[in-house]
Amino acid sequence: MYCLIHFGPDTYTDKEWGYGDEDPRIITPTEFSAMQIVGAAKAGGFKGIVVVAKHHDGFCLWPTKTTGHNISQSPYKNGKGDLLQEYRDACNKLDMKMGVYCSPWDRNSALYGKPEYVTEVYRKQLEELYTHYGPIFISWFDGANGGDGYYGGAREVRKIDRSTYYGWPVTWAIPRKLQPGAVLFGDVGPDVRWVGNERGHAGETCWETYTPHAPDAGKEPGNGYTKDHEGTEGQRDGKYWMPAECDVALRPGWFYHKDQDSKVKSADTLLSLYYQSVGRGACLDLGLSPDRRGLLNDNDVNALKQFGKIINETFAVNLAKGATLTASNVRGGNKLKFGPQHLLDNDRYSYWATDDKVTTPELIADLHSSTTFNIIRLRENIKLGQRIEEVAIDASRDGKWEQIATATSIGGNRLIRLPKAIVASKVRLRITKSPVCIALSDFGLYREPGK
Ligand code: FUL
Repeated sequence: MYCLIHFGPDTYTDKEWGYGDEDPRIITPTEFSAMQIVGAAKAGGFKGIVVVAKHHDGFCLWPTKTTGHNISQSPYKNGKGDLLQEYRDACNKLDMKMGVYCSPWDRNSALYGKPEYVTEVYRKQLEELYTHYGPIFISWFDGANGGDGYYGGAREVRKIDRSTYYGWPVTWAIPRKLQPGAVLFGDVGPDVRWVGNERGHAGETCWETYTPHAPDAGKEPGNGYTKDHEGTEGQRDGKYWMPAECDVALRPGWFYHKDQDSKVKSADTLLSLYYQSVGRGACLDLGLSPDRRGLLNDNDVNALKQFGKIINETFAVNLAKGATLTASNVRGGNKLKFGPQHLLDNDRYSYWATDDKVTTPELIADLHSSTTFNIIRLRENIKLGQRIEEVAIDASRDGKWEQIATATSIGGNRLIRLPKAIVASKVRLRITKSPVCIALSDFGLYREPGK
C-alpha cells in the first residue's frame, strides 16, 4: 500500500485537470509540511508515497531545467522551493519509500505533440527526477491524454498516437538504467498494471498475469489505449507477470476541494477497499490531497490513523500459529509446521509443497481450543507462480465440518473476510482446483477488533 499525492495548481483553482495556463504565482502553500503528509500516510500503515511531480497541467513541483513552468516561479520560499526534495527528506526521516508520477500529457508545453516534447522535455524531466530524488520504488506512467490545452498559448486540441508517441520502450529504459529497483506502472505495465477502475478494487478473481490488448483489432496497445476493464481480473493465461494497482482517492477528487471536507472516506470504507485490493493480491494506491496550506485536513489524518490502527490490530496475531498442522500430502512425506514468517516443511522449503501429481490436497489446522476469527489469509510462494485456482475452507467446532468460505485465484496474498466471525477449534483448507502441485507459503487466521 502506498499513497498518491496530488497537489498543484488545481489545489488553488478548485479543478481536477488544469488547462496548462495557470499562473505559478497562485501556488502559495504557507504551511507546507511533507512530514505531516508522509507521517499521516505512515500512520495509515502505508509503506510509501508517490508524488505527483507533474500533473496534466504541466506544472513541475521541482525546479526543473526543462520548463519555466515550475515551483521556482511561485512565491513559495521566494522561488527557492523544491517540494520533491521536501518529500524525499520526509521519506528518509520516516523510513518511507518514495515514487514519482510525472504526467506524459502536458497541457502547458508548446512542444507537446511534437517529437521534441518527448526527447527534450518529458524524458529529461524523468532523468532529473530519477537522478536527484532516488531511491525511487515505483514510477507511474499515466494514460490520460485529453486533447485540448494551453500548449504555450496555442490553445488548441492536440492528438497524439498513444501507442507510439511516447516511445515507451526507450522511455522505460531511462528508469531501468537510473533506478533499476523501481517498478514501472502503466496500462501496459511493463511491471504492474492499472486495475481498470479508480474505485480501488480488483476483481474477486484476480490473476497476477495479464496481456494488455488494444481496443482496436490489429493495433498495438499503449498507456491510455487498452481494454482497461480487462485489468480488473487479469487473465489466467496472461503473457506477463503484471499484478494490479488499485488507485482510489481518499476524497471524491484527487485534488483538494474544500466542499469535499465532509466526504472523506471512513476507516470502514478504507477497510473494505483494503480487502478488495490487497486482499486480492493487488496493491492499494490511496490518493491524498493536501489543501491550500500544504497540509492534510484533520478529517483525512484521522481516517488514515483509524484505518492504520485497525489493520495493525487485526494482523498482530496469527491465531493459527499454535495449531498442529496435518496435510493430506506433503512433498517427500514431510511434516508441516509454522516458521517465523512462513509455513515450513521440515525446514526444507519455506512453503507447503505437494508431490508433483497431487493438485487437490487438504490441510487441517487443529487449533486445540475454540478460536474466534473472521479473516483467513493464504499466500502462495509466487516465485513458483500463481498456481491455485480455487479453495474451500471448512470449520469444525464439535467434530462436524461446515464450509465457511470459498475463494479463487490465491496469488501473493488472498484475504477472505467472513461476513461474521466464526468460532472453531479446527479449520480445514481444501485446494479444490490447481493445474499443478501447490506451493503455499502462508496460512493465517485473524480477528478484526470488535468482531
Ligand atoms: C488519472 C488522472 O487523469 C487523474 O487526474 C489522477 O492523476 C489519477 C491518479 O490518474 O489518469
